[in-house]
Amino acid sequence: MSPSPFDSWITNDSEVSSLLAQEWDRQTTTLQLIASENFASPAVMAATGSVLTNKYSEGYPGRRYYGGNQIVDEVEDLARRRLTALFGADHANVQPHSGANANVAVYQALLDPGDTILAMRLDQGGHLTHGSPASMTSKAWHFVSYGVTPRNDDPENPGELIDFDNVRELAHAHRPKLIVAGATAYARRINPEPFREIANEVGALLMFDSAHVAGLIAGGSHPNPVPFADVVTFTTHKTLRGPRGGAILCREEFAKKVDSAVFPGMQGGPLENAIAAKAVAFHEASQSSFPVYTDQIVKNSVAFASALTKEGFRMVSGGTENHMVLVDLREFDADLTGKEAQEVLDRAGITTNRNTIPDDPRSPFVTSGLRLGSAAQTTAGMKEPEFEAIAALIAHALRSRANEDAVASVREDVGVLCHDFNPYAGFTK
Ligand code: DSN
Repeated sequence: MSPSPFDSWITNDSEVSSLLAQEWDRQTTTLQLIASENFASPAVMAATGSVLTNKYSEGYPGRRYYGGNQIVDEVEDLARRRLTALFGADHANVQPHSGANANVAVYQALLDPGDTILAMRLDQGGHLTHGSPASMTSKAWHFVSYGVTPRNDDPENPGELIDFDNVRELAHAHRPKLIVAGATAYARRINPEPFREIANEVGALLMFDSAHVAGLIAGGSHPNPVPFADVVTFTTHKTLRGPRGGAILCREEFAKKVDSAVFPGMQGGPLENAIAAKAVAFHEASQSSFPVYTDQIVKNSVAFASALTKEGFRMVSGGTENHMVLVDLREFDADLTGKEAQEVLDRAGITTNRNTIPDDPRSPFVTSGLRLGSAAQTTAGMKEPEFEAIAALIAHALRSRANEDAVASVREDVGVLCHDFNPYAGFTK
């Protein structure tokens, strides 16, 4: 096992040190293809593990409930300034601990309990906080759900795209106070303009949940929803490549309500270490290298989808325009579930997650789909040829899943690829 540069901080705790070293080894010797993950920079990780973890700072810059926050105020102000500049927004709140917290805070800020929200259904590509029956959001607010158009076998018009006729019809029928755009399992570009038009037709507010694509937006590879949406929420650790956490952008008129909904509405003390790391990530995303990175994420994803299609997999919606591909496994092998595929690929050193596909006949725990993402391995330096090679390795492992030697041989090839593309190369103790 190669040494982790991080465990030197905690060598007096051999159990945790050993677990961190094992996870370092896992992340750098297997392929990370989970669409919501990435490799944060050493600077982001250093800020996350900094002295700011010691500080209580309930409140906001200039209005804290504890002393000693002069420097913390500068940190949080810097993060807010960098974020508003990056997306061209009026106001930023960088305190949400997660994307789910950011979404719930916005609902609290803009709505009364029981108000109607129109959002994408989880099994059509939406998020738990878009009103899934399993989420508290569905108990506090009344959700109406839109989905995607039916699958179409015409390759020129494959379907499984956001059904804007359905969005419009539901908006006019239910007059929601808020419309939510954005998804967690949707491989196409989401254009904010039609959502804005529909929101205007029915007098609704518009929230764009850009958790997955925030980095692609920051890099200019996807359209910026800020000019169209009243509020934009996102996570900072996916394509944006920062620390785990959330953030909210909004028009000035909603700033006070959003801030009060985050604190004291639903969170106590902010994680200022995470906020410093967010500031680092926002700075990194403003560099001229970042658009090059996000364009490469999309190019890699497109090459990946095309190579997987050649191997006999069906891409939901026929392909991809972002960092993810959503694979329908049934055409590759009718007996192969998402659960089994994820487990076989784990043994082959390829980390993925099973995912429901639109109108999935299997349960969310089993699924017929696999969601794959290109952001992390693009950070590690991989380009189209490597993603084509990964598609072949995935197909080989799944085809030969009954043969442990074949799976082990894929694991060896994966090890070579990971050795050649280590995201933390040169960063050792
Ligand atoms: N769990 C995240 C994802 O994987 O998309 C969403 O919260």
